[in-house]
This record gives sequence, structure tokens and C-alpha cells, in this order.
Amino acid sequence: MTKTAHPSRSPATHTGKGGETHQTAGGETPVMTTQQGLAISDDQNTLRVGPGGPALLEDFHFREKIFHFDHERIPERVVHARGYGAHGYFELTDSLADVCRADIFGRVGERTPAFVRFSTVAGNKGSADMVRDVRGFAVKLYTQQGNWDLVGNNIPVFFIQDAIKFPDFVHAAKQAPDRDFPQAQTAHDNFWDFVSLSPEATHMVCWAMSDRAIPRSFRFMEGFGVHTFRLINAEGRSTYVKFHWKPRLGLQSVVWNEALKINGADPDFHRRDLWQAITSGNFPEWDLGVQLFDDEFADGFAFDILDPTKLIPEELVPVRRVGRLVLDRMPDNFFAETEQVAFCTQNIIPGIDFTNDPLLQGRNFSYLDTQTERLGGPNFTHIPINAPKCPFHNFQQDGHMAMHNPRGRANYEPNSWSQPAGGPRESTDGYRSFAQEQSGPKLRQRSESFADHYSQARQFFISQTPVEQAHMRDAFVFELSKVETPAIRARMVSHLLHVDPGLAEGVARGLGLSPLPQPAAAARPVLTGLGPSAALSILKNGPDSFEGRRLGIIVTDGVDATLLAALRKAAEAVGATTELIAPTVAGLHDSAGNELVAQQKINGGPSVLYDAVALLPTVEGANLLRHEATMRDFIADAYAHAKFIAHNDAAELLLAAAGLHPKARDEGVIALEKPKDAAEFIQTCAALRLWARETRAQAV
Ligand code: HDD
Repeated sequence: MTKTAHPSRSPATHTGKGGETHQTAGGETPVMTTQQGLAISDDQNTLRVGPGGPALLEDFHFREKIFHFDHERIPERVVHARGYGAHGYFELTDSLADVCRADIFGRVGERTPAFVRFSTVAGNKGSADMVRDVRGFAVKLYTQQGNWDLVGNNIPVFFIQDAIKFPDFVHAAKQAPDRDFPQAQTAHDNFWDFVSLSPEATHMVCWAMSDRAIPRSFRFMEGFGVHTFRLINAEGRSTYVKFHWKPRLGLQSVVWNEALKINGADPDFHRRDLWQAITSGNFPEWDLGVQLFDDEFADGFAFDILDPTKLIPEELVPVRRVGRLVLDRMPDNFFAETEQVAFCTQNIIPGIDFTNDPLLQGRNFSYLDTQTERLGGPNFTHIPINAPKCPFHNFQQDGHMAMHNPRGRANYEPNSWSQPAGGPRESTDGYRSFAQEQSGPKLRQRSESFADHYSQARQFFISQTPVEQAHMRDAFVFELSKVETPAIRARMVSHLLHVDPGLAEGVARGLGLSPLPQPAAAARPVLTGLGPSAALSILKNGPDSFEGRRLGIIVTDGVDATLLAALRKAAEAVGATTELIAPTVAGLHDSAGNELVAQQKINGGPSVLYDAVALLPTVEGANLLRHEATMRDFIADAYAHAKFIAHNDAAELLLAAAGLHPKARDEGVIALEKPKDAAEFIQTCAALRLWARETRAQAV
């Protein structure tokens, strides 16, 4: 764009750089212009013939504004439509140079810019965050050798073994085509019909029915590259690798009843959580872990390492932590970055290579293809969020919205004009595929080595704590109760009989299904010798502090200033945050006369939004609040969801109103008698939940 002088405008609005028109320079307010740079005198009224006359076609400003608005939407992703991203960096802490020649793994301490997008899979772009679903964990690393995308999930296995089944799987999981519901959930006939007809899905279905599918925060979930990839070192030697992201703050999920309520109270729960953490300087962090193994291990392993419905237990191949991923900046603009970012499994760098996993090979086609459709043409790599941050050069040209085009005469190679700079690199730093020997007949045939569909599902189940196993059983019962066709429910239970008879019987009981169906035909006997793996449980991998968690404090006008200050101080000391919930958000003071601002009015801040709660009303406040239904729900839910509850004397009225008379309470309901009790309470909260309460309730 040409720079034009205009006395009434700030120079910053004339730079011609995309995305800067909303900015001001030196505090000046920029003048609004059309897309052509013409200053606008009136943006509120169309051009008409007299005040009551018809609008004029001549009104180019009106037409340009409406035209652009009409074209604001692009197609949403066919899966993973709802997502939220953030910028950050990867820092290497342990060199992998012995096994990998990738630059990013060579120099300890070096930082590589990263962009991460978390997502749900089934729901549309506007669906709620806390649905039961797999979460996408897609990482773009802008390395000095090109972009490397690790497009993973928060679950280490997948539903299907061959990419050709992906459209069927996704069709079955999303809304039924005739009625266009249900939205963002798998609790319907089509999904359970498909997975119960696809025994290979059983392992992943068990993960999806576990609490992994309702994470408390993106910050508290693991990520997995899922497939086996290859690392290639400087000598060309290949080592197999599985990638893991381990959250520094430990794993945590919510309970299902809580999830249902969070979706109503705050459909943006996960987005808001990430936004609040990053904008307040509490940058989430994950360790990058690698499981490295060779052909000898692969040959001796009970499953095929190319089968994406299987994982490698960490007890067999330990996870080596080699770096950290830190997210420290939110995008300036959601659309420009989070919506337009294009991840692609085929974006790899020298030192990393694919394997013959048939799911991975199919993905390598799908991502580029879908992005051409979604982002409107082949030049989406020119969008800043997708462009590499290292130098790049080729002779690809033209097409819609081409921003980078070859300069000069040479737009082909070899040529006599731009050599030696313009051709491919034959030296060692160019990308070369691992030269694996291949031979065999062309067939459409699933490998025999992919035929065991139940052994690892069983191993996953027995690795869970009793609380987690009960959650899985309840999730199966919930979902299958929404299935209208009895034969589908029974078919699913016929698979669960191979996973664990107790699980199958519990689910059948919950469904009122009797007698039990026959076990499904199994191609291979279940390997009952696979022992539990602690790494597969969330509760065995929780945090040992309340750091990063949120305490909700009920206050009323005149709240005890010393106790409130002690509670907030104790929470902050361990890196937790607090929110005040009150009858009104403003107009409050503590007992010392300090003005307080509450973050939530009582009916907008239910306890499901918090990891633990404290009740600090005054006697007058408690008398008022005990008549409030949302106050009673606040306490009853916190108790039912096994949360720790602290309270002062005046809160006795509220606890009683919620049915929690002294005899009905347990050790998780804690009286704060003096300010020093606050620190002890926060320490107790490190356990996150009093699971014994849930177990007792289940016994009843
Ligand atoms: Fe996929 C998006 C993860 C199998 C086809 N996938 C997508 C995203 C994630 C994953 C995290 C969102 C990326 C973003 O935030 O923009 N997908 C996975 C994992 C898989 C998997 C971990 C199995 C291990 N996917 C898979 C298969 C196919 C696809 C087998 C097709 C054959 N996935 C797509 C897609 C999407 C996508 C249609 C939709 C939007 C996009 O790619 O850019 O191409």
C-alpha cells in the first residue's frame, strides 16, 4: 500500500501492515477509514434522499462495510472446531543429539517459539468447554529448520486403526444428519452403534469414559503425540519415539455432575481459565517427555508399535523429560491466530520422521487438504501464524491471496538466474526420508498384529483407583442410558465383559440390562497378565499443592477482615487464586471498613467454578443468604463434589439450610476458628478432593 499524507490522521494507521488499523500511535486515536484508506465522516447513518427517503446505492461506505461483515465467517474445522490457543516457547533441558539431528534437540537452554491450540473434538465452534470429549493438544514449533507440528490429543491412543475409517467415526460422533443433534456429546445411538461395531475402539472408549475426558483445566492435562514416530541422528540411525507432554501442576479432572453444571454456569470455563492464568502471569508449563525404543523392543512387545490404539506403558519404557513448554502470551486476535492456525502432521523437520502407522499416514493427507478448504486456497502458509520464522524460499507462486511471490525472472529450478542460492540443499541439513526397505503385495488388509482389542483396555481399567473405576462405570451408564436402541447397549456391554467383568456387570445393572449378553467374539485371547500402570491414573498423578487452583469465598458486608486476609494470604502463598462471591458485586466493606470488590454475585458464581470453597458470612448476611436457593446449591454441590469447605461460626446457618447439620458432616468441612487455621485449610486443599466422601456416598 502506498503511504499517503493526511494531516488529520496518526501515521501509525498508514503503515500498510495487516492487522494494525486498530492501533494508535503515541496515544492518538486513529481516524476511521474505508479499506481504501478514505477517511470516514459518518459511520452511523446511511446515505439517503432526505431524512425519510430511500437509501442510495451510491453509498459505497455502507456497501463496503456490510459486504465485509457478510464474509466474516470461514468454515469451522470439521473436527476440533472449538479451540483456544496461546503463544509460548519450548526450552531444551536435556540434549537428544545422540539420537536426533533436529536442531531443536541439540542445544540445551535454547528456546524455540511455539503456538499451542487446545480443543474439543465433536462440538461446533460455539459449544461448551466442559463436555465429555477428547481434548486436542496441537503444538506448532517454529524451529530454525522449519515448522514442526505435533498434533496430539490428551489421550495417548485413538478410536480407530486405519485413517479410512475416520469419516465414519466422525460422522457417527457428531450430530445425526437428520436432526442435527445432539451437540458436542457422544451420548447418542450413532456414536455407540459405531464404536460397538468397531471393537478396536474399546480401549479409547474406556479413556473417553474416564475423567480424562472432563479435565479441570487445559493446564492440568497431559498431551500425547499418540503415534510412534522416528528420531534420526546425524549418522542416519533411527530410534522409535512416543511424545508426551506432562503438566507441571499435575493432573486434575472434575466430576461428571460438576461438568454438567459448569457448562451452564460458564460455557467458556477452559478458555477463561487459560486466559486468566496467562494474563495474570501464572504461565502454564509442561515437560516434553520421550519414550525411546528400538526394533528389538518393538519385536518383543506384546502389541504392534504401529497400532495407534495401543500405548507403551511407562513401566516398560520410561519417559525421559527433555524440555519444557511454557505458554506466556495470549494471541492479539483470536481469529488471526487461533482460528487461522493450521496444524499439519506432515510438518516435520530433519531428524524426525514418520512410521507406517496407517492412521498417521492418512492424517498426512487430510490436514493439508482440509486447510486448503478452510482457509480459502493454497496460500494459508503466508498467514503470519502459519509462516515459518526461519528463512524460506521456493518457486511456488500465485493463487488466491498470494503474499510471498518469487522476485525477478527466476520462478523455476534449475535455472541460470538465481543459482547457487535458489536450489535444493544436497548437503546434510536438507530433509531426507528415512530409507526404510519396503516390499510386499498391494492389499487392503488389517495387519494380524493389530487384532488384540481388549488387553490394553483391561490394563487401563485395572490401573485406575476405585474412585476412578466408579466414575468410568457411571459414565458408561450415563451415556448408554441416552442410547434408545437396547441392542446397542447390550452390544457395548458385550465388549466390556472382556475389559472387566465387574465393570460390565456394574454397567448392566445401571442400565437395567439382564441377563448379561454373551461376550463379543474376540480375535485374540485377552492378556490378563498385564499389570497396572500408575501413569494411567489421574488421581495417582495429582499435584501435591493447591498451586494454580481457585478458592471461592462467600462474603457479605462486614466480613471479618482478619480472617479474610489470612485466607487470601495463605492461598496466594501457595500460588492459588481467590474469588469473592457476595450478594452484590459492589458496595461491600470488610469489618475494618476496607472496600471490597466481589468477582461474582451469588447466583453467578456457583461452587462448581472453584476447587475449594470458604463461607465467611456475617450473622446478618447468613440470615439473608440462607433463604437463597443458589446459596444452598453452592454448599450442597461443593459437598456432593467432594470439595473441601471452610466456614466461620456464622456459616452454621447456611450449612444447616443446605442440609449439612453437624452430624452429617465429615473431616472435609473445616471450621476456621482463628486466622492461623487458614494456612492449614489451604494445605488440606492440596488433596483437591475428599474422595472418601464420594466412596461413602456410593456405599449408600
Ligand atoms: Fe485429527 C484436526 C488430533 C486423527 C483429520 N486433529 C485435529 C486437531 C487435533 C487432531 C489436535 C486440531 C488441530 C487444531 O487445533 O487446529 N487427529 C488428532 C489425533 C489423531 C487424529 C491425535 C489420532 C492420533 N485426524 C485424525 C485422522 C484424520 C484426521 C485419522 C483423517 C484421516 N484432524 C483431521 C482434520 C482436522 C483435524 C480433518 C480438522 C481441522 C484440521 O485438521 O485442521 O484434517
